[in-house]
Amino acid sequence: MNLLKMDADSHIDDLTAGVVQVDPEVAKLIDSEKARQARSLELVASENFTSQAVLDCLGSCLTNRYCEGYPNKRYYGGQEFMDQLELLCQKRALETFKLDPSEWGVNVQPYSGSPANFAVYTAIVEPHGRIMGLDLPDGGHLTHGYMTAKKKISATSLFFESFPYKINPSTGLIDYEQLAYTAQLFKPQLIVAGMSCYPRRLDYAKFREIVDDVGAYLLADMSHISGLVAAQSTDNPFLHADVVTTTTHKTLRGPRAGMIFFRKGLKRKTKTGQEILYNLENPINEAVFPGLQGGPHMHQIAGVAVALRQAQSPAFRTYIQNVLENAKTLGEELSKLGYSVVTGGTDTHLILVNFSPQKLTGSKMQHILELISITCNKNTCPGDKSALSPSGVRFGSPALTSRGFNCEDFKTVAKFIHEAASIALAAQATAPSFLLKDFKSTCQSLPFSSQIEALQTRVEEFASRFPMPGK
Ligand code: DSN
Repeated sequence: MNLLKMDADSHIDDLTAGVVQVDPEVAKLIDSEKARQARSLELVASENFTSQAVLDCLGSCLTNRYCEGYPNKRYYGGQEFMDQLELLCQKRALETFKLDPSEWGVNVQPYSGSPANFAVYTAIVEPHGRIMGLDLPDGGHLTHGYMTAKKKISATSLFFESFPYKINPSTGLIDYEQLAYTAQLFKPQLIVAGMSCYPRRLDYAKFREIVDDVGAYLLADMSHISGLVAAQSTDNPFLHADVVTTTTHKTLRGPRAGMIFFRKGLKRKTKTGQEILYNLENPINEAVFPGLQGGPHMHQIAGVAVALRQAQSPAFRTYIQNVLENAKTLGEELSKLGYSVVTGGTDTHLILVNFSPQKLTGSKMQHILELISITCNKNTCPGDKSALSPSGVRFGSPALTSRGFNCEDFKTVAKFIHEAASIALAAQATAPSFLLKDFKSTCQSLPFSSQIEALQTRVEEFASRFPMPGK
């Protein structure tokens, strides 16, 4: 007889009981994940640990509401507080990025970054119109138009004509000259300046020149770096872009959601002095709702409002400075240990390490790091052909910095990665082939399994010394 299950069954219709009482199976999985996060070193560059205040919003009664429409123009009744909340979130979004409300507006309803980008495309570019974005294997995002020779992978490439721009494989840096040249040939209506794995600053002024030369719009997707922009610790995309999208859960440290900022007012004057105004507000708002989404997720919007308030504080600026210093330190330490850090370092919160000089793959490194409780993701490096078996690993500092890690702590993290790579090399030398499955089974055999277990114990003991945000 399963007593826990019987107890849960007795609570199943109790709408005031918590998840522990109603569904211990789900509660246990949440607890297990919570414990995993606390004992691991979280190095996924796009992740962070949000605050308890944000978590409070996500678990609040706001999830009960349907609020289709926009403040003061809703379809359902009972919206007094929801209107105030959405307006507050909009106000904070503009304040956080120091934007003048006569020049910029914001839509805070996108469920996340991918729907935000798609909404912008449908608002500005007609079906099968042309879009250019950084190629995914070169550090771009799926939604920036990814396709292969065989398949249109992202909906952006299915519903629009996409053409990628590339990095220079020898430097790892965006080839702006080639972008300018191909933009002249392709004549896009929109160019995306954004990235998912590019460790250097984006030259928004250069992007602006290029879009102006072809009469395109410039969309800056600042998802990865919006925390850096809020803290004024990197180049400001708002100085040059027509539209700026962002997720809110990366360096900005909020809940999972998205925002779209759009320019308003004067776009340019013609030679004869005629004023051309921006027409982005209505098309973008209509693309989000009713075009692509139904009711906004008000619990997320509340969480975004709180995160934006937190991002305006001096402590957040210090946090972002630490994020940048920690990422730099991790890159420098791994370089000193003999690893190839793409572009030689970073200006941001992330680094990309190419393990091909060690004859290791990104997949093998991700696997062994997972075994020792370091969480990261394999990533393509300049010149890689396959995203499924890439040469590199992307590491980021935002999450551990939220736990209070400093540069000395990141030196320790670098040593752990080095120890893992050394075990991986020895295991690979013993494995019957270079295949990932043989590498994985070799890691499970002696002496590697015991070396891995000993290293995992040290990693977990180290990680557990640091506090976790949230209760
Ligand atoms: N999945 C995110 C990243 O890791 O960069 C982007 O959506």
